[in-house]
Amino acid sequence: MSRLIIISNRVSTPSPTGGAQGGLAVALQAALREYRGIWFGWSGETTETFTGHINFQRAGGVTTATIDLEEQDIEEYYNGYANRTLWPLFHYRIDIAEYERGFAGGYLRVNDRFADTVRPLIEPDDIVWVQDYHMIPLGQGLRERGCRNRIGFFLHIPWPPRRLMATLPEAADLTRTLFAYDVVGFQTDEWADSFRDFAIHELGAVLEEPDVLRLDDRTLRLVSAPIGIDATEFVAASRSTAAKLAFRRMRDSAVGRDMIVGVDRLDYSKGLEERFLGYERFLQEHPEERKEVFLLQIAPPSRGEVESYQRIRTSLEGIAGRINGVYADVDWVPIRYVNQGYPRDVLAGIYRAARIGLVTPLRDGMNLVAKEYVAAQDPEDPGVLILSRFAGAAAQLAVGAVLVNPYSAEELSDALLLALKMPRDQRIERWRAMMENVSTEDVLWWRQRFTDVLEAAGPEYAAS
Ligand code: ADQ
Repeated sequence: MSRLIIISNRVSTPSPTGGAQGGLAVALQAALREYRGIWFGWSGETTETFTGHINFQRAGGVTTATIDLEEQDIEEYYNGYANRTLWPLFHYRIDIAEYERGFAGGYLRVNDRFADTVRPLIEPDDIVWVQDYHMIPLGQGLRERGCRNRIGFFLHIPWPPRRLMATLPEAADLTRTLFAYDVVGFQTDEWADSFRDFAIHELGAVLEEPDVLRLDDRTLRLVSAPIGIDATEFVAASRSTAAKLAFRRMRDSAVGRDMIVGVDRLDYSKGLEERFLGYERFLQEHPEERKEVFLLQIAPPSRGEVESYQRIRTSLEGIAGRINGVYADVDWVPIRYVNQGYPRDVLAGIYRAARIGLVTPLRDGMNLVAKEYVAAQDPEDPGVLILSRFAGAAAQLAVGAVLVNPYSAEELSDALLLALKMPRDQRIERWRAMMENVSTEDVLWWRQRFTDVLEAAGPEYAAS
């Protein structure tokens, strides 16, 4: 079996309890466990002068290799191009995307640094899998350094529609670099379609087969591979002692009321403001339900150096404070708004205690919280998942979730009422359909689906 070299911006060392990690880190840990390979990326640390020194570690069956970056690298590449340019643009938010040549330059420089450092680690039979929007040009950097291996790329976030993508000054050059890969993967057909549309109409790529594009001498295969969770692990986590304790604690503190739960990184793409407003609408429209429910929103801050994240944080505190100010009583608070991360087993217990999982991003590549919520439920008495139709997960979970348009406070309000009144047999039926998907198309299925296509593809470079 070939070794798998995974390259991503951040590498998180495995920890059994987890913490406030992003979805990508959680998924990759599971994907690499019991697989021979290396996970390479930025350590999250800064250094005075970049040296390319690699720190190897082995923990929990996974070998990690990390490098430190300079302050300026982090400012331009990570806080800049990745988080202030590409993230908002790829989530359709051109109104807050910042286009700065300095960011773009820093992004290319850091990708070159990654290419220089990781190249000597790659052996001829390895397959290389680059992850996410921080690393789009890395494949080209590796090719320029003589790497003839099979190299794949997976985009964890949406690919924006062509007209939006075209607003990025480097859109054509950046997209062209993707043709250095053998395979590019997307979470859903929708994002793959947007990419294909851009490649054909803006770059002049030719569609050779429905999933194969040719640009000049390069052939690129596209694959839709929705990422999943480690369902077995999560079900086990939901039955752990820590989960049971968390479950008890939540049920006790609910004093018979139904809990609605939201768990998200504090990010404007997650639709938190709209969610609070939808919940407020529900409280307005259904006074009889007021003291029967409460919303627990867990939202650990992320990317605090970026101004748009500071703004959303302030705005959310304002909205939650206002709603609580208007509706709270001495024995009831409508929104419990918590800004910290929790270990995964505790989170599993909290999900299980919630009658409703409220997952309403305005745009999301996939959304693993939706799948975790499903996996944590009691099969005899499961809760209801309310899910944004604009999350990648909606393509798989429409079989059982209550789908909503997250921009519509009215739809959110209606969905909350529907979910609260849903009889048990209907909840069970919907949950079973979703659980079937969550447990079948799990994170190992995702890894396999992608690597199968990658192993079967090319490699054109190897042959030349
Ligand atoms: P994210 O935007 O980070 O991921 P998501 O898929 O929901 O979003 O994953 C979040 C992860 O962080 C989940 O595993 C969740 O349990 C964990 N988490 C969130 N809040 C937490 C808390 N308070 N305590 C502990 N853990 C917490 C990006 C894309 C997604 C895509 C993933 C994976 O934006 O669309 O699903 O990558 O591809």
